[in-house]
Amino acid sequence: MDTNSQNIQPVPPFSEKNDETPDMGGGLPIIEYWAKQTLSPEGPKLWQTLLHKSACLSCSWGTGGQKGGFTNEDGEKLQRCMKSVEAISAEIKPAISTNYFQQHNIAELQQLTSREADRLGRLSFPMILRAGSSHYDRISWQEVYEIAEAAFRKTPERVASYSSGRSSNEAAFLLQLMMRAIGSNNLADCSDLCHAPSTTGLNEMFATRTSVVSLENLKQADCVVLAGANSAYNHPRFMNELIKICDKGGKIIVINPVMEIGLVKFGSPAFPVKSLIPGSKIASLYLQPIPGSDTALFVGIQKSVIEQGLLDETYLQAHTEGWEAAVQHARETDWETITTTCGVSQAEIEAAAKIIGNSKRVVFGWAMGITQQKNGVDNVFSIANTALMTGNLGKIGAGLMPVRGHSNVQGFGSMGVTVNLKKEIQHTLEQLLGCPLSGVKGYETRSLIEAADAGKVDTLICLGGNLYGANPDSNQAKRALGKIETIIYLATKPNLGHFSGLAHHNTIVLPVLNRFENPYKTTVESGNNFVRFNDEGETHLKDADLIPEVHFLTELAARIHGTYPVDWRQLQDTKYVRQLIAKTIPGFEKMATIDETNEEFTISGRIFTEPKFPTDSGKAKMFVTPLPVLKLPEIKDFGASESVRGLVVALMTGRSYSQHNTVVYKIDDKYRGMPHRNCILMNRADAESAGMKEHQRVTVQGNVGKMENVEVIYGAVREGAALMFYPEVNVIFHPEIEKRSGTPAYKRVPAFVYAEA
Ligand SMILES: Nc1nc2c(c(=O)[nH]1)N[C@H]1C(S)=C(S)[C@@H](COP(=O)(O)OP(=O)(O)OC[C@H]3O[C@@H](n4cnc5c(=O)[nH]c(N)nc54)[C@H](O)[C@@H]3O)O[C@H]1N2
Ligand SMILES: Nc1nc2c(c(=O)[nH]1)N[C@H]1C(S)=C(S)[C@@H](COP(=O)(O)OP(=O)(O)OC[C@H]3O[C@@H](n4cnc5c(=O)[nH]c(N)nc54)[C@H](O)[C@@H]3O)O[C@H]1N2
Ligand code: SF4
Ligand SMILES: [Mo]
Repeated sequence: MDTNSQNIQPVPPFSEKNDETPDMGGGLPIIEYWAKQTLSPEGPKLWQTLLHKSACLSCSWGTGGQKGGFTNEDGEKLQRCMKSVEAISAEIKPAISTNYFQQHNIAELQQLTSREADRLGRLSFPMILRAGSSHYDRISWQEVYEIAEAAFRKTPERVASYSSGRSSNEAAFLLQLMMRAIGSNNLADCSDLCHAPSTTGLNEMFATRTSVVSLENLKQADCVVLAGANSAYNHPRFMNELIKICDKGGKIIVINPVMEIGLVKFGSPAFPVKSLIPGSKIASLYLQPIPGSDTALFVGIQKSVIEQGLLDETYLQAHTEGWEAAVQHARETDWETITTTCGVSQAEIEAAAKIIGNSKRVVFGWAMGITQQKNGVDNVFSIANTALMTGNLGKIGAGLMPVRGHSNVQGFGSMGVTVNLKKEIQHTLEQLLGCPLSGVKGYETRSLIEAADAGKVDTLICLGGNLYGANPDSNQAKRALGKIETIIYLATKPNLGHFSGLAHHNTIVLPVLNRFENPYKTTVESGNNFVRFNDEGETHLKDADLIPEVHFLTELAARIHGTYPVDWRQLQDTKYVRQLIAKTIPGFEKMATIDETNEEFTISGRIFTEPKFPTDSGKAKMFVTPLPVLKLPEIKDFGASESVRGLVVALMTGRSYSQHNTVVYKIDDKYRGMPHRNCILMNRADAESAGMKEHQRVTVQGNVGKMENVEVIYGAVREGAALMFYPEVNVIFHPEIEKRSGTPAYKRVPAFVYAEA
């Protein structure tokens, strides 16, 4: 790996590959998977769905839409990745047979793994598990509405929703309107567990909440800094952009404690000759910091930018506030503190600063390694400060790009599914409702679990997702959900939450149509602020009793609210929802005519091509970012006896190659050489220092539980750190929380790894 500027090698390079790992990401296995899926009996349906005019179900990169299933928002073709196929394949499975749930009691269902639950097939009729009953029973829609309506008539503060970003903007808008109309602000969302620190950080600095870079702008960058994001797995089409930037001589700096093979070299099917088989080099410089230390690393980069005379003081003076303190902080923090906190050498940091400071247009992208930290908002501030100090914000080809999660998670936030509602939206909603919104602060996801655990929640509606599986401390999540009287899950597929996240009284599971099956058009928003328009479609489940999400929400709302403040049943024609959105949500004006124009659009006010910000002063606000103090507990803090030999690591928990969040598609992770789910990726020197060998079975203990029989796999992870997969690992820890955003520190979980003597 060369930096093209100095001969700086990662010191030490934590790059050991185990025998099972390929030497690049992507490549032929992708094509093999495509071939296998598309030639299977479900192949024709798969192709039909790939070609359907709707946005990809999987990630927020936003491929698909009106220009056809393979087109990105810049109109470029061949943009569907294997992850998309994986997601569609799961949705076009046959229905679960009607007697399956008669034959299997809840205790048996609770034994299923995530993959087994998903493989049961599609949910196809409404069902209920009543207190005292051992089985899910089919239930009529009439009874569903009666139970749901009664459950929603509880004290508003005791009614809550949770959502996950697969559903449409229309469903999201209706969900929050229904909740606000009963007087509840309890709109927890999966983004609370995900990019909430990005939203909070960007809002405080720039009065915006999303990426400020469009896809078109990204293409103009000559340097991309990618921190805490494994895009080769989770946003594969982003890799095409990185390849193109490299081909033009641009530089990619990767910041990640794990040397992810796909970020070193990636074979992309979009470039069959030059990339797919030989692979394209991605990282020009790969920095491997200690988990949770990115703020220190970025302050180090700032310090070096200053020392190398690359600080853009003219820019700071003209366009920012509070810059003096931020610059002073970087200048005065000594190198020793920086390098011991982040574990990256001064020479490597200087090399990164040199590349960033000498590039003309730098985009800073990041994901969960940055946000799922106790100091996630500071991490975001420190990245943004670096961008501002080098004048890389508010111009074409530069800026800040949180790489979002679910395919419409950003749309949920825009639609007002959040506990931190924008003032403008609050105002328009109050006009619509004809009264002030409740002043009681709503529960975001973690506070929802804590409130439920304290017996403060009676009713919960979940629009998609897996609240049980996504939360840390699985036993607490189970207990907390068990104190809620009624839980209503709307879902396409069964997941562990439907079997272990059970209510005290009634748990209802309602089968819904997915994005490409709805009988009406819908919209979603990509992570690059582009609104996609999805055509109506059909389901392959011919005799099933499925419901469109919008239909259920409007019918329930009509029963609760009558025609206040809108004629809910009329909104079953989603065109009217879009008109309401256009009137209520700033930036969505074009939504009013999208049914006539079919024109997908970039949300106005989001992309910054000039250094003018929507803050009161028009300037960006900079904040000082204290370096984290990262201390792991000692072995004795885990209550272990002297005779136990092991070590304490900073455990990062995240995704394998073949899973989508809590849903596991395949058990192995071939690019990291992890053969199954019950593995821990460790640094060889760490393992050997504790007397462990590769493939040995160990116990991994967190602060509330442990996993046994975990296989040690050596990998390219820095010393002191290790990696395991969620949702399984969620059973071992109760997390630290990022206080300003409520996000759990999933990427720095103190864990004791040991082998029984
Ligand atoms: N195929 C697929 N696509 C997905 C998803 C999926 O599950 N499957 N999930 C979607 C969702 S909801 C999301 S949020 C995104 C998630 O996308 P990502 O954020 O890319 O996914 P993660 O696996 O959570 O972790 C990202 C990386 O953070 C690194 N990391 C851990 N700790 C640190 C740290 O302290 N500092 C730094 N710099 N890096 C660190 C890890 O090594 C890992 O490579 O993907 C979305 N897209
Ligand atoms: N330890 C650890 N925990 C984590 C994370 C981590 O990195 N580490 N990441 C966190 C992050 S970033 C996120 S976003 C959360 C994810 O948390 P969630 O979003 O709650 O979980 P998912 O697994 O994405 O939800 C999958 C389910 O959604 C349902 N579904 C799919 N499509 C549709 C649809 O169109 N409509 C409806 N109604 N339902 C649908 C299906 O039933 C499917 O089983 O997990 C978080 N938890
Ligand atoms: S990059 Fe994301 S949006 Fe694009 S095809 Fe792949 S999974 Fe779908
Ligand atoms: Mo996420």
